[in-house]
Amino acid sequence: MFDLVIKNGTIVTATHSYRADIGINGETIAAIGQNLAGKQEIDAAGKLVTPGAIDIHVHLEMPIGSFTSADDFFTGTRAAAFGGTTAIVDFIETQPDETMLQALAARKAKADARAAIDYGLHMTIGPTDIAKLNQLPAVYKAGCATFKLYMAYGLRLNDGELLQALEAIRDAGGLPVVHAENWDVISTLIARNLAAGRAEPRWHPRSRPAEIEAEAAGRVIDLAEWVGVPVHIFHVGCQAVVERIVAARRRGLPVTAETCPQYLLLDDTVYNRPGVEGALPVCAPPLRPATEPPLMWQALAQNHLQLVTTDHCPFTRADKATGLGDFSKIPGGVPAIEARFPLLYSYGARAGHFSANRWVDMACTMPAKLAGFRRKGHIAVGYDADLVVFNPEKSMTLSTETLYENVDWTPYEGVSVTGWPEVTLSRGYVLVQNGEFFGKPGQGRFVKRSF
Ligand code: DUC
Ligand code: ZN
Repeated sequence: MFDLVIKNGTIVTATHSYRADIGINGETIAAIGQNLAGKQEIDAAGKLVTPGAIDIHVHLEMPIGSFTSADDFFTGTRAAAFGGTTAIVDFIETQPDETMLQALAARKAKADARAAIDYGLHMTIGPTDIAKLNQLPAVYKAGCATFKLYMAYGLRLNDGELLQALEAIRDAGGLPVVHAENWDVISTLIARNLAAGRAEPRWHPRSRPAEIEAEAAGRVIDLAEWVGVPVHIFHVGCQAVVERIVAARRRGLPVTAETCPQYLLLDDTVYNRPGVEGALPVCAPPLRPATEPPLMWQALAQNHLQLVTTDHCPFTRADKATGLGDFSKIPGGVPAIEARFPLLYSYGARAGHFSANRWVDMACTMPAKLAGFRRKGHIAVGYDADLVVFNPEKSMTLSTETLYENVDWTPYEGVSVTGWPEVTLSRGYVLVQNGEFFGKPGQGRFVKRSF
């Protein structure tokens, strides 16, 4: 007799689909088999049973300039749970007068009080952290196995700093995860466009050309190759970058990359919308011309891109409107933490771009492997009982009215999906069932990650 049994469902892993029951004891998957009996049972007949989805790129309550992203660790993780996501990885930024372990403790304290699902944290290495690179082994040991490097914005590293950071990450046994854009070119183009009176949101993508984004991705791949460290490229939305990744992987380099729903489902015509509507989807890297999203679906199908994250970083309409007279002042980021898993099912697997197994691979299993979650992202005995009972026939129309994300717009307003989670389990606990949330702030745990 197990504590809980999920009965009669079709288990979908990254490699197989099969009919079986899952027996759970406490927080762990204890058995997979036929005719299992539990003190509590959930009937999953006609449903898919997948690992909980994992989103390794989110920004909750993230300060950017004078703004803070609108979802905090509770609202963001609750929204994630409604959409079938049971673990996230957010970010730490170390202040100049702090050690990295102090910064980890501070960020962890914030998340521990609020998170409703398990989480990890990437350690950001900014320019003032170059003097602190000897702290990396301790940071890795504390469970931050992945290190964020920016090539854009105030936290960007120059090439010499990138080199030093990559070497230190290699020596600590960690994985660099990189925002690859060429900031010198971007800031020159922004200044040129603003000086010419070109201040509307449509000048945002025109200040960040795809070819130049590819240059930055290629540069960090080359540096990582020379240093001898794997590298993961964040938020790829154009074929020019995919080509750099394919070329590196063909050379046998340990290079991986992700895309996000916005680069699969939206294009740069949204920036032409009048008023604040054109400012809302400003994010970096920017959305690209309509020829690009089909290429991103293809790149996922061919495993040129290995996973899908969200870069969830919501700002309110009021926040976005502050940049209407100058596109470079619009706080960048879009929401997607809730709908990523269903959107990928509906528009990816159901639409025939790839199998349901590949869907699970890119949203659950690969993110866990890549980020160093050792007991998540797969359905097997001994793994955390983070599971989703997914109804492949349930239709939903996405809207700010029904989504739980704490922001007053969504790029997917009015978009229909077929397939939505009915039950989300976090370590054996029923967090969401039939649209009702049973979690509470702080029940998510920090997960130490390692390779
Ligand atoms: N890009 C965004 O648009 N927002 C958050 C951080 C990032 O890289
Ligand atoms: Zn990001």
